[in-house]
Amino acid sequence: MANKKVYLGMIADIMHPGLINIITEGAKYGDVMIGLFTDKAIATHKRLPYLSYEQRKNVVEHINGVAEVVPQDEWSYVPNLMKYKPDYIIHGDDWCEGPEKYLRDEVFKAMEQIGGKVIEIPYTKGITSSGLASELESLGTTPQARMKSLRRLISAKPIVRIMESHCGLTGLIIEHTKMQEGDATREFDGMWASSLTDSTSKGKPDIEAVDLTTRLHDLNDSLEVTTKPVIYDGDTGGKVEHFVFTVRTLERLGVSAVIIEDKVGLKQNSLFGTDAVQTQDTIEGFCHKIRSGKEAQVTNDFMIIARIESLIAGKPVEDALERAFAYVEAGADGIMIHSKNKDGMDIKEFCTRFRERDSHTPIVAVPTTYAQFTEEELAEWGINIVIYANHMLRSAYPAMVKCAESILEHHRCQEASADYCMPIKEILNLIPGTKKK
Ligand code: SPV
Ligand code: MG
Repeated sequence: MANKKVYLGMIADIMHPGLINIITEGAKYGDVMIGLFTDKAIATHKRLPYLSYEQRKNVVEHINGVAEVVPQDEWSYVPNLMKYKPDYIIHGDDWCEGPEKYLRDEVFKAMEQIGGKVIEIPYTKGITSSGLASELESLGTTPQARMKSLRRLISAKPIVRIMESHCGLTGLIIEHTKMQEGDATREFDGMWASSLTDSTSKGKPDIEAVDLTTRLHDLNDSLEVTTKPVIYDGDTGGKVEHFVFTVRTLERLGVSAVIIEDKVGLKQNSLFGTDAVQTQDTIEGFCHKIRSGKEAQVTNDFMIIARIESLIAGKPVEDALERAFAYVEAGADGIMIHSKNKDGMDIKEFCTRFRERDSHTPIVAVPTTYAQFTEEELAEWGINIVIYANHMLRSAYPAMVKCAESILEHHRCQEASADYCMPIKEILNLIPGTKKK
């Protein structure tokens, strides 16, 4: 008679004694089938693991007591339980209470339906995968791992959530800010190095006056204190002869993608729209820039994303679509479609029509003016990456002005400290490494 089948769901990013213990326990009941969570399953609930699915599979299938590894593509165990109909499922007893209790309830129901049993074993105290993950996070990342992570996120998530960062402090906020929603943790997936906020934070206009070296010097502050991917706002990309060097420099730093816009001449911020005279590049000219950039890059991981300014320039969706297909043909790894209209309908139309012919090239959107749409709605339109392009800087500035005005008004800082400032103790403890042990 065939051995009994024991199902064990696992992420297995970091192997530790608690996981070995549960595998050993499971093996006492029969052949252990590991349901290894895919990136897609994990991304619905938390940060992607450090190791890819293939790397984790490679580790797990070599562990004593593991008979088979199958993908678990959903956070819920139920689809796999129905598919594989194991005799047992084994799980730590930590899901009896708290936000994961609903998972336990549905597993009990499913096992009853298929005539199997649930085995719960005491959770190994003092060591958890999430505890180890935060230790690992503090060790940082490598340029290569950071660069690759954007492509992984795009294929794992319905929509990738990117926030503007212009200094080390905003980088830290994006790295660490989390919200709990049921048993899922919501956080930002990465950073946008915005030309608007990079130049505004220096008191300069957004006209490519802040040079690459200066911007990268400041970006390094964010890179030093974070592990999440960076999308770099490359403005027009400059001259083709210069752009090829920019690509290599960004790649070497571990930046995941550069977005270049199809404008020529003196660039101004797109949100001025047709109030500022802007010239769009020819399709041939911009395709040449994309091709040259793609030829210059060293890895397969770096992405060059083409940004289309047709709607900003008051041209119809047809013009944007014609350019989009040409840019993809020239090698663009993604399309950013921009608009300053408030109703978002031009973006929706573009996405719908683009998706009729191209189901896979990632679309990037910057909903600064059509901010009423949720991430779920944008994903529905076919958008893969949403960039909140300036919100860290725009929220900080009014707070600083209020504080300055309060000191002028009251001839002292007591009111400003109470109303607009974080406590001194908090700022001393804000930066890791300055906390007293
Ligand atoms: C930026 O953030 O610099 C951008 C996006 O390019 S926008 O300001 O909307 O043009
Ligand atoms: Mg910009």
